[in-house]
Amino acid sequence: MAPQVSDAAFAISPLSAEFTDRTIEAHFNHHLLAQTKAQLRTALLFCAAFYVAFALTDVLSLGFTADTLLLFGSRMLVAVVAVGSCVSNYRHPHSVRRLYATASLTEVVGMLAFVPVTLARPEDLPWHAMSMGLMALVVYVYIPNRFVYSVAIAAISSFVFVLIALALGRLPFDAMLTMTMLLLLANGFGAIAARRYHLIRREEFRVQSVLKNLSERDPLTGCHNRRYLQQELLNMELTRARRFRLGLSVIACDIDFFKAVNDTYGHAAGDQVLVSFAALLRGMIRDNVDSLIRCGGEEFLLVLPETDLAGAVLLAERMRTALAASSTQVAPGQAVGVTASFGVTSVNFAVVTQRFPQEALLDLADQLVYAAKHGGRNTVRAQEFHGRPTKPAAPVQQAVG
Ligand code: GH3
Ligand code: MG
Ligand code: MG
Repeated sequence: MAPQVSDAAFAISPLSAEFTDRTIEAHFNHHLLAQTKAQLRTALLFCAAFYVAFALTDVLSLGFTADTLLLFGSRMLVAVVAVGSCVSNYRHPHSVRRLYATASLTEVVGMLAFVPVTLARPEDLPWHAMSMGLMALVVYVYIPNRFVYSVAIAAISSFVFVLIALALGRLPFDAMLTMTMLLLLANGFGAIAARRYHLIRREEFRVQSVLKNLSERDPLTGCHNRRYLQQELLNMELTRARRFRLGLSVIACDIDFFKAVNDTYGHAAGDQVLVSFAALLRGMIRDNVDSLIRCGGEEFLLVLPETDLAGAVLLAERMRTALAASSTQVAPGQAVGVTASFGVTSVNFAVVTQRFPQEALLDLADQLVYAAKHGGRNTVRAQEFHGRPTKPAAPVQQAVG
């Protein structure tokens, strides 16, 4: 489910280039996980191939010596870690932590491989510096990782490389300075490019979330809308309930004589009544478990996972009495009180095994609201759903205020 949109929720930390809200950041990471893992796989395999291919330069520089073998071992280690990382991510496709841990590990081992290469071939120091600069760029922009990890790994590796070059004392001062400045340049531009990339991806996610929310929510009450109910929510909840053989209830409700509210107090006052009705319902359901949908006009629906008919009837009854006892201030000194009719139905997947269209459940809830209207309004009507289209029977519970 897309997170509720608010500007504060989508604030991005300028330092970490991540959403400051950890839930949104986690949502973002999971949303892109499959794509990011595919990018990581390509990047790591490419790097592994290049590290091993560069063993040729060791042979050309050192011939077939013990050092060549040692360098080949360290290059192979990078390749093994890279391939191992790909396998590990393949086995745990849903783990964001593993993605970043394996990316970081391969980067660190890749950077560490520069130590033996530089020590064994000190005369090629300028070339190693060039490779180090390129690898820093690879770490920043090519291997997907958290921005802060990329900065730490590339910057510390470059710094250590400069220290090794200083300790070797092979380069004159001007060459050392040029090399250090080139590495600084690679790190600076790399960090800027990486930060930009992280920000752009998050901005895209923010825009997508805003659009998804707009298409799934009712602007007046902030409730989910019928499209979300029919295209996502109900199917998802029914599938889950069926798989785990749980109960699922829905409560349909419709404000009584709402047209008269509009006619008497005006459309704006009617809107206020709708907003406070939605707020009252929302305040009585479980956060992040139950869902409230505005199906249209003054008709709402509640989806209650893991709730049996008795529990749902109890809740509907509490909602009915709370609404009847409350009123909405629509103008100074002018309060409007309304009542609503409720239709409650429940399916128990421990008993119901046959497949049925989700509309069958909604139809029964609608018919029960209709029956409640005919029964005098301000009433709850309830009936168990047995998995096939049903006509409302005599009410299980009826309460008239
Ligand atoms: P019943 O008890 O049978 O449900 O009667 P009712 O008057 O509530 O039902 P009816 O279907 O006749 O009228 C619903 C009214 O809801 C008509 C429509 O103008 C009004 N309505 C629908 N959407 C909105 C809205 O977004 N804001 C406002 N203020 N009114 C709305
Ligand atoms: Mg109505
Ligand atoms: Mg209606």
